[in-house]
Amino acid sequence: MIVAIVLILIAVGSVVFHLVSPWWWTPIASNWGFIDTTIIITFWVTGVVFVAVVVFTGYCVYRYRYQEDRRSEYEPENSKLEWWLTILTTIGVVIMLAPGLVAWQQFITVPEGADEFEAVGLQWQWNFRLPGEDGVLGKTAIKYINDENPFGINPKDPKGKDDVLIEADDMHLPLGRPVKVLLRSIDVLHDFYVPQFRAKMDLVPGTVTYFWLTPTRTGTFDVLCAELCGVGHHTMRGIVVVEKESAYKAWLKEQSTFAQTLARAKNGTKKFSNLDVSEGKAGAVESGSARLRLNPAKPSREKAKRVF
Ligand SMILES: [Cu+2]
Repeated sequence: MIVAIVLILIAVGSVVFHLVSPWWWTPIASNWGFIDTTIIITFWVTGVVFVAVVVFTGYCVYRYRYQEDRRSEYEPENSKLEWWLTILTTIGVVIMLAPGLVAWQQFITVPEGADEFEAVGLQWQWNFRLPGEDGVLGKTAIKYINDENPFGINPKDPKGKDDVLIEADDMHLPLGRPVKVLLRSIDVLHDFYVPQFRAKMDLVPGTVTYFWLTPTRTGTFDVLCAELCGVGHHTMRGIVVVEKESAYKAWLKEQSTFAQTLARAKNGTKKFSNLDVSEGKAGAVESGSARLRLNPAKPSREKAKRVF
């Protein structure tokens, strides 16, 4: 009897906790409301099944409790019941999976004319690159990565010269414009995740992954790495600032192109500040043929104000 009551209380308590709980998603800041809808559908299906199974178990524990004069029946098969269970389970699984497939299709079908930027992950920071005035990102390869060229842009590719390299870990996006996010990793698996965008995608060494989104409200949002990528995983944070077109353009003007970065490096005035490639110094991390280390100066972290 006590077990039956505990089971019913677990079912009721779970529903009440869900309804009164103060924890819910942070308000959405992108066009991906459909992804929220698919998760809510999964909540409903799994919630109804959870309550039904737990309440039914409680009922059975009470209804078929031990009584001295009662004997159990032997019924190894019940094809009618099995049919019903199979059909209901199939319907439940289809309801949960089908919207996700539609959402995924939309997630990777980039609208024509979308802007694009690249996020490059390495242990344990984010770096960003934008196409310059030609609107095309220059080609890259691991072999080109060095002190002056931390993104590995092919120096012979004319399309790479005007690429805009963000010398901090904060990326800016104009409000209301669709943007394709290209993702590249220099060392291990990482995952680009901005909770308010409801969007995440793995960065896989050796390939370029992507998705797209349209920012729908201004604000400053954290970029997290959602893939356990080493001991410094928790420090792998970036910032994305969504702002009005005019503010975005003003920010863009302050950034340097690949050509300017190269020229500065040649004059010896300034190296790329955020991503520094050097020869085997203390605390260095091996990656391919190059040794990469974190530059402790990450100016944007304190500079940007977070708005949730
Ligand atoms: Cu990571």
